[in-house]
Amino acid sequence: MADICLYQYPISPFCDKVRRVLNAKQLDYRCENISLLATLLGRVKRLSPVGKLPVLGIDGRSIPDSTTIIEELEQLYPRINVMPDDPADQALVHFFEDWADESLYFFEVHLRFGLRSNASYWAEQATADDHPKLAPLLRLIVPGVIAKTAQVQGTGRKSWPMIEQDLRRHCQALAAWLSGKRWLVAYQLTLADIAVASQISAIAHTPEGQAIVGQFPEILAWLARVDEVTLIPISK
Ligand SMILES: N[C@@H](CCC(=O)N[C@@H](CS)C(=O)NCC(=O)O)C(=O)O
Repeated sequence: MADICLYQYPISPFCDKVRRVLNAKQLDYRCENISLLATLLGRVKRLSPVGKLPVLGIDGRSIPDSTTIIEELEQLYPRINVMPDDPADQALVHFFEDWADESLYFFEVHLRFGLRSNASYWAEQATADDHPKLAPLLRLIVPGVIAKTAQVQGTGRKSWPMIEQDLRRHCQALAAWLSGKRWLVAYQLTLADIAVASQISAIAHTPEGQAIVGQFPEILAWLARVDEVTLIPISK
């Protein structure tokens, strides 16, 4: 069995996505949480050329980016697969994953760090691995750093009512797609379920996100199904 180490920010939905795949595949792994101070001192840049987490260390190699990591895990450990066999289903998984990573992600960013009522709690979570004496200082820079990313992407320039309307539309579409289905693609749990669930779950961990997601029983029932097979590590 390979030595697998997930370098992560525990609250990152992309790190959650990789953990869920490792759990679904019943692989033994360990996690190394990277503190904000370590990131500022260049630790993530040394692990990944793009300076983002997750990075997966596997037998001495470092693989950055959740999509690439999961592709590699699928090749190395195909016994429990998260990609369907049919090429058209694979294409659908790709579309769902990209929607989750490139669109839904920015809703959770806005809900956690863009809304003043939630920002200090989540800044605290983002510095949970920092020294308790330094964390209160580091916390101060978190909302600013994240706001810059959201500004560039575009959600940071929208008002809360606009974002709320966009998110409701996404949830309506997801609920309509899920109607009468157990899984998003084909008849099995796939990376589509895992990628979307990681983002929806982060969204629903804020009061405002929960108020929207909670209006869609199809989404709640599906999320519970995905959680059941992806949240329990075999190693702990
Ligand atoms: N496409 C990347 C996105 C990863 C990502 O955006 N990670 C965030 C944490 S949630 C990060 O490390 N951000 C640091 C930065 O943008 O400098 C993936 O799928 O792994």
